Amino acid sequence: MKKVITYGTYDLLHQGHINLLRRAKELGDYLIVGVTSDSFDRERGKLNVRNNVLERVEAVKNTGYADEIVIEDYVGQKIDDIQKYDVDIFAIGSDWVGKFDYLNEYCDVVYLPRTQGISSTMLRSKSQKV
Ligand code: C2G
Repeated sequence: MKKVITYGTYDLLHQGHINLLRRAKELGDYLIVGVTSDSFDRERGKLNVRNNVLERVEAVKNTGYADEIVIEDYVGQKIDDIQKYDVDIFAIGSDWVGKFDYLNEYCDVVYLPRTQGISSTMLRSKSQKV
Protein backbone atom coordinates (compact mmCIF):
# COMPACT_ATOMS: atom_id res chain seq x y z
CA MET A 1 0.00 0.00 0.00
CA LYS A 2 1.41 3.36 -1.06
CA LYS A 3 1.08 6.02 1.65
CA VAL A 4 1.03 9.73 0.86
CA ILE A 5 1.28 12.62 3.33
CA THR A 6 0.56 16.31 2.84
CA TYR A 7 0.33 19.31 5.16
CA GLY A 8 -1.40 22.65 5.36
CA THR A 9 -3.47 25.16 7.29
CA TYR A 10 -6.58 24.81 5.11
CA ASP A 11 -8.12 28.06 6.35
CA LEU A 12 -11.47 28.93 4.70
CA LEU A 13 -11.15 25.70 2.70
CA HIS A 14 -11.44 26.40 -1.03
CA GLN A 15 -11.15 24.75 -4.46
CA GLY A 16 -7.35 25.10 -4.48
CA HIS A 17 -7.12 22.99 -1.32
CA ILE A 18 -9.62 20.47 -2.69
CA ASN A 19 -7.67 20.07 -5.96
CA LEU A 20 -4.44 19.62 -3.98
CA LEU A 21 -5.96 16.94 -1.74
CA ARG A 22 -7.46 15.12 -4.72
CA ARG A 23 -4.14 15.10 -6.58
CA ALA A 24 -2.27 13.98 -3.46
CA LYS A 25 -4.73 11.13 -2.90
CA GLU A 26 -4.32 10.05 -6.55
CA LEU A 27 -0.58 9.53 -5.99
CA GLY A 28 -1.19 6.53 -3.74
CA ASP A 29 -3.68 4.39 -1.82
CA TYR A 30 -3.80 6.08 1.57
CA LEU A 31 -3.68 9.83 2.27
CA ILE A 32 -2.60 11.33 5.59
CA VAL A 33 -3.30 15.06 5.95
CA GLY A 34 -1.41 17.10 8.53
CA VAL A 35 -3.43 20.12 9.66
CA THR A 36 -1.42 22.82 11.44
CA SER A 37 -2.30 23.60 15.05
CA ASP A 38 -3.28 27.19 15.87
CA SER A 39 -0.10 27.68 17.90
CA PHE A 40 2.15 26.25 15.15
CA ASP A 41 0.62 28.66 12.64
CA ARG A 42 1.22 31.60 14.98
CA GLU A 43 4.79 30.41 15.50
CA ARG A 44 5.43 30.32 11.72
CA GLY A 45 4.01 33.82 11.25
CA LYS A 46 0.48 33.01 10.08
CA LEU A 47 -1.33 35.45 12.34
CA ASN A 48 -4.62 35.98 10.51
CA VAL A 49 -6.03 32.46 10.27
CA ARG A 50 -9.84 32.62 10.59
CA ASN A 51 -10.87 29.03 11.30
CA ASN A 52 -9.60 27.28 14.41
CA VAL A 53 -7.92 23.90 14.18
CA LEU A 54 -11.14 21.95 14.87
CA GLU A 55 -12.98 23.79 12.10
CA ARG A 56 -10.07 23.26 9.70
CA VAL A 57 -9.87 19.54 10.52
CA GLU A 58 -13.63 19.23 9.96
CA ALA A 59 -13.35 20.98 6.57
CA VAL A 60 -10.54 18.63 5.46
CA LYS A 61 -12.54 15.64 6.69
CA ASN A 62 -15.57 16.78 4.68
CA THR A 63 -13.61 16.73 1.40
CA GLY A 64 -13.60 12.93 1.70
CA TYR A 65 -9.98 12.64 0.48
CA ALA A 66 -8.20 12.15 3.82
CA ASP A 67 -7.90 8.60 5.16
CA GLU A 68 -6.29 9.97 8.32
CA ILE A 69 -5.82 13.44 9.76
CA VAL A 70 -3.00 14.38 12.13
CA ILE A 71 -2.21 17.69 13.80
CA GLU A 72 1.11 19.34 12.90
CA ASP A 73 2.41 21.08 15.97
CA TYR A 74 6.19 21.54 15.75
CA VAL A 75 9.11 22.16 13.43
CA GLY A 76 10.64 18.81 12.48
CA GLN A 77 7.38 16.87 12.79
CA LYS A 78 7.31 16.07 9.06
CA ILE A 79 10.36 13.81 9.39
CA ASP A 80 8.91 12.16 12.51
CA ASP A 81 5.54 11.54 10.79
CA ILE A 82 7.11 10.13 7.61
CA GLN A 83 9.02 7.62 9.72
CA LYS A 84 6.20 6.88 12.17
CA TYR A 85 3.57 6.25 9.46
CA ASP A 86 6.00 4.63 6.99
CA VAL A 87 5.15 7.20 4.30
CA ASP A 88 6.18 6.67 0.65
CA ILE A 89 5.39 10.11 -0.79
CA PHE A 90 5.39 13.63 0.65
CA ALA A 91 3.23 15.89 -1.56
CA ILE A 92 2.76 19.66 -1.37
CA GLY A 93 1.76 22.53 -3.68
CA SER A 94 4.17 24.05 -6.16
CA ASP A 95 4.42 27.28 -4.17
CA TRP A 96 6.84 25.26 -2.02
CA VAL A 97 9.11 24.00 -4.83
CA GLY A 98 12.56 23.21 -3.46
CA LYS A 99 11.66 23.95 0.17
CA PHE A 100 11.05 20.32 1.09
CA ASP A 101 13.79 18.65 -0.97
CA TYR A 102 15.48 17.73 2.34
CA LEU A 103 12.69 15.17 2.88
CA ASN A 104 13.99 13.19 -0.13
CA GLU A 105 16.23 11.44 2.35
CA TYR A 106 13.13 9.85 3.91
CA CYS A 107 10.62 9.42 1.04
CA ASP A 108 9.76 10.70 -2.47
CA VAL A 109 8.92 14.41 -2.59
CA VAL A 110 6.30 15.54 -5.13
CA TYR A 111 5.34 19.17 -5.83
CA LEU A 112 1.80 19.34 -7.20
CA PRO A 113 0.50 22.21 -9.38
CA ARG A 114 -1.01 25.03 -7.36
CA THR A 115 -4.49 26.18 -8.42
CA GLN A 116 -4.26 29.69 -9.82
CA GLY A 117 -6.59 32.54 -8.85
CA ILE A 118 -7.75 31.36 -5.42
CA SER A 119 -6.20 31.57 -1.96
CA SER A 120 -7.16 31.87 1.71
CA THR A 121 -5.55 35.34 1.71
CA MET A 122 -7.87 36.42 -1.10
CA LEU A 123 -10.93 35.03 0.71
CA ARG A 124 -9.91 36.72 4.00
CA SER A 125 -9.54 40.12 2.32
CA LYS A 126 -12.87 39.69 0.49
CA SER A 127 -14.71 38.86 3.72
CA GLN A 128 -13.21 41.95 5.41
CA LYS A 129 -14.81 44.18 2.79
CA VAL A 130 -18.32 42.78 3.37
N1 C2G B 1 -2.76 25.20 -2.41
C1 C2G B 1 -2.96 25.02 -3.78
N2 C2G B 1 -3.58 26.00 -4.51
C2 C2G B 1 -4.00 27.14 -3.91
C3 C2G B 1 -3.81 27.33 -2.53
C4 C2G B 1 -3.19 26.33 -1.80
O1 C2G B 1 -2.57 23.98 -4.36
N3 C2G B 1 -4.59 28.07 -4.67
C5 C2G B 1 -2.08 24.14 -1.65
C6 C2G B 1 -0.76 24.58 -1.00
O2 C2G B 1 0.28 24.55 -1.97
C7 C2G B 1 -0.59 23.54 0.07
C8 C2G B 1 -2.05 23.25 0.50
O3 C2G B 1 -2.89 23.74 -0.55
O4 C2G B 1 -0.03 22.35 -0.44
C9 C2G B 1 -2.42 23.94 1.81
O5 C2G B 1 -2.15 25.32 1.68
P1 C2G B 1 -2.19 26.28 2.98
O6 C2G B 1 -3.41 26.04 3.74
O7 C2G B 1 -1.85 27.65 2.51
O8 C2G B 1 -1.01 25.70 3.89
P2 C2G B 1 0.54 26.01 3.78
O9 C2G B 1 0.89 27.24 4.54
O10 C2G B 1 0.98 25.94 2.35
O11 C2G B 1 1.11 24.75 4.60
O12 C2G B 1 3.35 22.55 7.39
C10 C2G B 1 2.48 23.33 6.64
C11 C2G B 1 2.87 23.21 5.22
O13 C2G B 1 4.25 23.21 5.14
C12 C2G B 1 2.39 24.30 4.31
